Amino acid sequence: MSQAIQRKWWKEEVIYQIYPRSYKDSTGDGIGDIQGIISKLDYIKELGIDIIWLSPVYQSPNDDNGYDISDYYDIHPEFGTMADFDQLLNGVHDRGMRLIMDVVFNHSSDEHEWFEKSKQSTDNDYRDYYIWKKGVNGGPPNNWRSFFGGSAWEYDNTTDEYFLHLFTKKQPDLNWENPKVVKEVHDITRFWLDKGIDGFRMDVIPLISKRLDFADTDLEAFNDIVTHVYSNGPKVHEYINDMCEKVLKHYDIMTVGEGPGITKDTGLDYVGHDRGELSMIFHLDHMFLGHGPLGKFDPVPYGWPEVKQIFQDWYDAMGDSGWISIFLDNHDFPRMVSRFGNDTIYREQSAKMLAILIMTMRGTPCIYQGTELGMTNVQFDNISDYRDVETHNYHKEFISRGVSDADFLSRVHEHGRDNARTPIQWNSDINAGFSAGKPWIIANPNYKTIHAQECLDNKDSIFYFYKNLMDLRKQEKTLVYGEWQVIEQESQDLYVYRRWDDCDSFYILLNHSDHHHIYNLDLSEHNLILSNNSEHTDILIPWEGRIYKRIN
Ligand code: ISL
Repeated sequence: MSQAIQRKWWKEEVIYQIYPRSYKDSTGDGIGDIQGIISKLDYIKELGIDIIWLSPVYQSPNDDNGYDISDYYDIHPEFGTMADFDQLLNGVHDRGMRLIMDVVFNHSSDEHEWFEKSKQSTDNDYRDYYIWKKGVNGGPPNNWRSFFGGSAWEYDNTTDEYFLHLFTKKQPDLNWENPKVVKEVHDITRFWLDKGIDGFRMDVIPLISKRLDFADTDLEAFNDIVTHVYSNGPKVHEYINDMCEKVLKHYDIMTVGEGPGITKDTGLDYVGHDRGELSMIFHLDHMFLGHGPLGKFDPVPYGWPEVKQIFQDWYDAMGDSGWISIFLDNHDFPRMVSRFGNDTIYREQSAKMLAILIMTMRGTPCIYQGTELGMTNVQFDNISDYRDVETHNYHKEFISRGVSDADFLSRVHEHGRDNARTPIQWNSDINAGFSAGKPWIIANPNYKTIHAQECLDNKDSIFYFYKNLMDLRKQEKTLVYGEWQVIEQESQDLYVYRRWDDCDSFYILLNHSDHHHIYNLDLSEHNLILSNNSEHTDILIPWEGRIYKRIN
């Protein structure tokens, strides 16, 4: 075993993300809730999960489904009460699992009392909780664009000033330059940690420090603007360090920073073991593939070569000095079997192949709810069936640029966030068994055939394939800490790599195509220990994945 790399529980465990709104509704109001999650804890445990990441359940007007928080100390009534939350936390701990909370500290809701006070005058105690500026030449202070379309500044006529919102205008950015804001953030984190939670997923953490000259940007591509203008600001590490010193390091927890704009060149600044900042990050390089200059609804072609290059780059960048999470989807991106697999005739096969990939790379695997069932993207025919604010904002923007409705819908089908937000398909009953009432977003019509009950009744299902992989990763620490090296560089369709240390050696062979392939590699000293194909020949069938282990 390599001596250099640090061993940590959060490297060995697997994360499962719950987007509560879409998980399980216990009341019949059409919205998933905490009691619904509690009713599924045995299911999550059976899957083999160690850590649950809960997307926001705080008070919120839900402009961005909870990523706009109006009270960080309370639970939204549509999700339940604080007593429900405490019951959830106990239920998770009783089953030997952990719970991490999603915290959003770059911005709050405009309905947070801080903002409601802040906007009242230019000299109140809360004015500097947010970023207010005078307009320039009758327009906004600069040309920054919001992640969700349009200017990143909103005019407020009460004081004749603009406030900054990198996301929707109902998500004003907090001003971390103000020590009172920093203190509020520390108090909030302490409050939740003292309840006994096991860590945080920190939303858009590299965005918290602004470039205070607020200069116009001449960059064109939105992702470049994020990286060089919004992210990695001058004080970001000072702020994270301070939070770690004053709060986080006093608890045995993990932190994962969501990292738009964190690149392979800046990653270690956040997660280098010598830095004492975050445990790991979700870098988004592979998630942003296919996004053109205007973002996700301006798609450009991409493929596996780019995906593989990104894995290589990040492995090289981290070395033994830092750590990332490995994931292929979440609530902001399309379903992974639709995006990276084949969600029609090879749906099961490719979902399993992708599961092998996630579980055998170096990094903490993170599975998004429903991925264990092979849930797919959805294609609604009407824009009115979509719920995501990002989709609707860009719809208006693109229609005004002359893009047709049908064209825009096809872009939403490919990249829209609601692909991942349809209700979890529990069974083939009405509304996929998610709710007795009308769901807040329509269930994917394929729930009649793709659902948890079918998976649980079938030992060959994607669900049990994940479970087996997680068992394997628990037993074989080489798959966690071992070195990683790509063996097959040239093939368009194959991904072959090795994991090894002083004790063990594994080869992973993945066919990420609809084609059969012969692959010649001397594996005579290795045994095939796991595969998604029961026939083992020299030929890798479409979307086949295999794990070989050295005979010791
Ligand atoms: O999906 C994206 C936009 O097209 C991403 O760029 C996403 O906005 C970015 O990764 C930040 O996401 C996080 O913060 C947002 C929230 O809407 C997302 O759900 C959250 O994951 C604002 O809080």
